Amino acid sequence: MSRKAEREVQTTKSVAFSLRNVLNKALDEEPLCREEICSLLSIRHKEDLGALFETARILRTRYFGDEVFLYGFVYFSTYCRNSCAFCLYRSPNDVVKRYRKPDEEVVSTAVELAESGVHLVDLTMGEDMFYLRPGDGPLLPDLISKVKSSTGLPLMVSPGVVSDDILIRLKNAGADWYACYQETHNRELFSKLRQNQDYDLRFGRKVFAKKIGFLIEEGILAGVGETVEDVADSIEAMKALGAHQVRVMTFVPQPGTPMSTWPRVAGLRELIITAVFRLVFPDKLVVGSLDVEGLPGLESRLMAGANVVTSIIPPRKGLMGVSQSTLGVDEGLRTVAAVKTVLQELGLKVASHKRYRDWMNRVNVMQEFSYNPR
Ligand code: SAM
Ligand code: MD0
Ligand code: SF4
Repeated sequence: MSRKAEREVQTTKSVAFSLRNVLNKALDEEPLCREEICSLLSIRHKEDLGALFETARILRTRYFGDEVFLYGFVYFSTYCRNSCAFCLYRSPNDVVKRYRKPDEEVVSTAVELAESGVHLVDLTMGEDMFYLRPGDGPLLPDLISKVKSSTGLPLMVSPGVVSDDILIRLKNAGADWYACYQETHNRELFSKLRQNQDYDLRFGRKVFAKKIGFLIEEGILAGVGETVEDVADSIEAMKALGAHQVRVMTFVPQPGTPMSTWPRVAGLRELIITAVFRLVFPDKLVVGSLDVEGLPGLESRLMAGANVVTSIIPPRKGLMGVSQSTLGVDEGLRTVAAVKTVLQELGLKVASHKRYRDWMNRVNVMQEFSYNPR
């Protein structure tokens, strides 16, 4: 009997089979319905969790073998005009000492990251108008082209909400990816988290960026008051957007912010969502970030199906993370060398640069093919 026929018989037989059914359906890469996604997101029993994570790993292996991609992170300006309730760098927060790194320092850091073996450099900033004001031309595209020409690596840019014109300039300057996380796709929750920001404006930036040829990363937060239904909505929105890379990060309470005393949820929620991302988007990039639990949290994220390690930061340069601004940075625990030790223990390895570029090229070709200008 085929697996599909078997599933149909099982479905009529007993609900006890239903988790196996859903996991087999995912293994057959048949689209999961909303109910099935919600049932996966609600798994609590140890054995069921084990089966979920195992399925995620099988799918990762199908598309990526034992290879993992590594992203360097350069948070070059921590100035921001926004007031996100969850973020240490929100504009009214005076607990944080801010910096804006000179271009030469950004370039030399990016080169150092490239030499250490990352596949991509993520240039991230608060919504710092210093880089975005028109003047003689905004400064950000210029910085992008300097980093591009000196590293030769694929680049991601995380500048927040920017105009069409700036997105076009960033693309022309050599940026390949646009990262801009909605945090939630529940509008009411969005307005509590990203206070005084426009939901549609933010989401629309990604739609436009994709249209002009950017690869897109979408992301959500876990533990900010979202429900299972909200996460299912996010998965639907990510699918509709056609995100190429997806992430979930557990909210880490930050001093000096309105959510400083918000209780932090257990890390398991992030792992479950990570695994469900892999089941729903088997051939896409799924992030395991060092920015939540540092190096000790990497194994569980990889075991849940992540295939990209992000937030690799060179030590002793005064560069910060976002949700964990300093954790492990100066100790050298957010480096390629440190990540490799974890990969090795898990039987995984760092992918070649060619493998990463091939993946990007394949996606780009598919995107051009499906682009309909009308
Ligand atoms: N300023 C730009 C923006 O907001 O799009 C770029 C920075 S963005 C990459 C920072 C991201 O880190 C947020 O979108 C959010 O998902 C995550 N983040 C920020 N503060 C966090 C916290 N306290 N806990 C967990 N994640 C956080
Ligand atoms: C990370 N700290 O990858 C970074 C940051 C921004 N595009 C990414 C949140 O976890
Ligand atoms: Fe600014 Fe980004 Fe932090 Fe929001 S998440 S306060 S936009 S740096």
